[in-house]
Amino acid sequence: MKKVIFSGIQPSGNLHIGNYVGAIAQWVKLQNESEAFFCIVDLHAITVPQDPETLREKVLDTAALYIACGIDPKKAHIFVQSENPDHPYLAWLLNCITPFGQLERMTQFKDKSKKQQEGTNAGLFDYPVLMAADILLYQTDEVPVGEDQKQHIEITRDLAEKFNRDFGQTVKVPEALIQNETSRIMSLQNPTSKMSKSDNDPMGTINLLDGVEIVSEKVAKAVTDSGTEIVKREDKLAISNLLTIHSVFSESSIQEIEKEYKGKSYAEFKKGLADLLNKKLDPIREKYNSIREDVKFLRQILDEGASYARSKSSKTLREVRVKMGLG
Ligand code: ATP
Ligand code: LTN
Repeated sequence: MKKVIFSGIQPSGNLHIGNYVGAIAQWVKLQNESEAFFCIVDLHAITVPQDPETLREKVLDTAALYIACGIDPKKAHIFVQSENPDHPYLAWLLNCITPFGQLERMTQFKDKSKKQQEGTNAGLFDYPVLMAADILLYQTDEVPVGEDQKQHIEITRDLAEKFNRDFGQTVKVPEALIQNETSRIMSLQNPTSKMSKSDNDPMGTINLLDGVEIVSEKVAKAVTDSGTEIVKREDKLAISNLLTIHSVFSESSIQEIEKEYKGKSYAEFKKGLADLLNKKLDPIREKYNSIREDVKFLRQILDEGASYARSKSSKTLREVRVKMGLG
């Protein structure tokens, strides 16, 4: 039996190299050996305000980018979360066994609710329970994500274990799949904060669809550390972050890159990194441009994905309902 892999990204902005390195690059490898579900989690995206028309477009943008990055719809199931109503249904059932206190301790909730000036909403608080439902519906073995999602996978495991304890064995307890070195790409403007779609400073984030000149400018203007050495070290956060990015895109070890740039300047290293990124992102941009126009093709993939997803999730949902005495 193939392992089941499930992961998702919010269609809430432009996908960046952090999403690529932390999540999508792993997905591309895993799709060959597993039954893979890659979801576009629009129900999660609306936990912060979204413009409806833009959101609709972003869902298609995200689908096209998944494919442009190498997700093959013939191997993996790509679908939109809101097109499978089993997700919010199971989330409600799980809500009824989720300890309130555990949700209060979620760091993402604490960070994001602080940013919302007009008071936060119940959806943001409940975000991790919907994520647990996403994962548990498919009897998922592994969840490939970046480091920031670790706490959400832990609560998912806790809920799975609690459900099985209270109602009898029903759902699989999933494992997080987090790459040590590359699971946390930092902002180019502030190497102590994570590169993020919702960063207010656009210079901190390299989007997968940024043009050649923009990528070069963002890398050239990235903050650096004092000194001149190009080495990965705890007191050199900015250069270490750039070295990690280089290492992923060049598929070389950090040591090899340090050796290549020994005695060279920060400017030379940045030039090398910008060229490398542009070389690697070019085919992604090209493929994206060629498929994003073809809405019919994208819709067909998403329809097939949702229909297959429903065929799997409905089995788990039925079992959960029966165990809870519903229906
Ligand atoms: P936002 O900051 O607006 O919430 P995001 O940029 O963190 O969005 P998500 O949709 O929350 O993007 O994340 C999608 C996937 O990308 C997750 O697996 C997440 O762990 C991973 N990811 C996000 N940012 C990074 C990063 N800087 N480095 C590595 N992985 C990341
Ligand atoms: N919360 C995740 C997105 C997400 C997800 C999932 C990831 C929603 N449901 C299920 C893995 C599995 C994030 O990256 N912000």
